Amino acid sequence: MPRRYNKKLQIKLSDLRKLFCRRDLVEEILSGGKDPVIYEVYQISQPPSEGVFSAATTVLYPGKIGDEYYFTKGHFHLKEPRGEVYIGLAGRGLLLLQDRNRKIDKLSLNKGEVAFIPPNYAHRAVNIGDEKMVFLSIYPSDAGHDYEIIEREGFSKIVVGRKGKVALVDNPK
Ligand code: PAN
Ligand code: ZN
Repeated sequence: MPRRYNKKLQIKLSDLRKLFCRRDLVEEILSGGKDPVIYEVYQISQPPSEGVFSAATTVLYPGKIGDEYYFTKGHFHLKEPRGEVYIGLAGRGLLLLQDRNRKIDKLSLNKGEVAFIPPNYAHRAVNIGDEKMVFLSIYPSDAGHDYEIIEREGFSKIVVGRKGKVALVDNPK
């Protein structure tokens, strides 16, 4: 784990209850007394200031709810234009990018790969492997995070594993 973070976040299934497609399965797991950790974020946050970067290492655990792979919440940046870079450090993953018209693109984000997130794109990482997916993100310290739109509308596509294959399919919600 990174040693020099100044803030650690732990995101559990209950924090994502509105985001997974199979809400019935989420509620079943939670009502059985389980609330697994889906991901952890180790932030090296800097005070918001133009031209200054913050960074964060995210550890996204492997797993699925139904056939939907574990993912990060996903967000737009509040301030425009603010892009970001994700660098894969471990595991196998995808990065979903969604524009303001809900058009989706996907990039692979495996160990050793670098993905650029243009300004004005919502972004979500998805672990499609059997092991932890770890990535480093570097973003302007004044970018800000807007989770509201994604919490309300979700991404237009979801990433599922069916019959051993990874597929991007329309979000049934
Ligand atoms: C990342 C993300 C991190 C967790 O540092 O904040 O991977 O994902 P959510 O913020 O969507 O829960 C980033 O994109 N920062 O801007
Ligand atoms: Zn971001």
